[in-house]
Amino acid sequence: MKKLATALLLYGATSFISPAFATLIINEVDYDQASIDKAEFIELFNQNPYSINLSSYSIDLINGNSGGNSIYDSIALPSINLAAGDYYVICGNSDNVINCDLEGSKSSNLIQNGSPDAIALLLNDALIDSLSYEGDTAFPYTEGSGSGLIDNPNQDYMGLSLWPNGITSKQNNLDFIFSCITPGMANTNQDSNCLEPKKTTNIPAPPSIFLLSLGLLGLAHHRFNKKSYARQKSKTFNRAKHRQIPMHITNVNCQTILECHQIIY
Ligand SMILES: [Ca+2]
Ligand SMILES: [Ca+2]
Ligand SMILES: [Ca+2]
Ligand SMILES: [Ca+2]
Repeated sequence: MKKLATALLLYGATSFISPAFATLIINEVDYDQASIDKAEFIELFNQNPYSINLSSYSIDLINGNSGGNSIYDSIALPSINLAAGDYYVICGNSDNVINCDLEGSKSSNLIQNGSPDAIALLLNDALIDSLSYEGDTAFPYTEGSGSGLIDNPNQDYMGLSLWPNGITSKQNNLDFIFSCITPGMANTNQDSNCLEPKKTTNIPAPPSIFLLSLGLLGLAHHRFNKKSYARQKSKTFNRAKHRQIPMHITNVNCQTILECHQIIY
């Protein structure tokens, strides 16, 4: 939540999603690193065109051992507001994961490595999104199939990312790719030469009211310039009359008083 891509990118991502279907989703996970897993994280993304309070949401971590579906950890989210198009990162150790918003119950080996296992996102204890990886966990935690989704620990700074960023079709192994990690930032499909991510400054997506305000400001500015232009045109015409300025100079192409003044005088 401390981060984000550009406002335009965010607005672009949310603009693909009908508000009727927008929700909080699982956007990225890095559950496996070389040796002990000390930099695990789960990234959530707010698809909604408005901020949401996270207090009604929670994460269940699912052990799918032998195709099962047992919950081995639950993480309640705090009462904070997540802006439209913003990210929320839950990690094992915030010293090792940039943009981490909430640490889980363990600083290492927080998220099981399969296979298969799943991550479930709940709203008021009702399942709203799930990611099954390294195979299919038992109902209801697999969307389509989780086969082929593997976070290879031997490739540094890589994990499973929803791609395109923030868009889900509810088909786990079609929606997610193995690519460079971007905790708290828009996902990438870069899958080689991954570098340690750098801390970012969050630029919240422009809320609707902000966009509306921008539109109204633009309209007001446009109308002001039209009025200024009309006034200035009238003024320059009168000045031309009084000062004997040739008529072609009064037909100036200017939109502000200062601009017209500079052109005429
Ligand atoms: Ca792990
Ligand atoms: Ca497991
Ligand atoms: Ca990884
Ligand atoms: Ca990301």
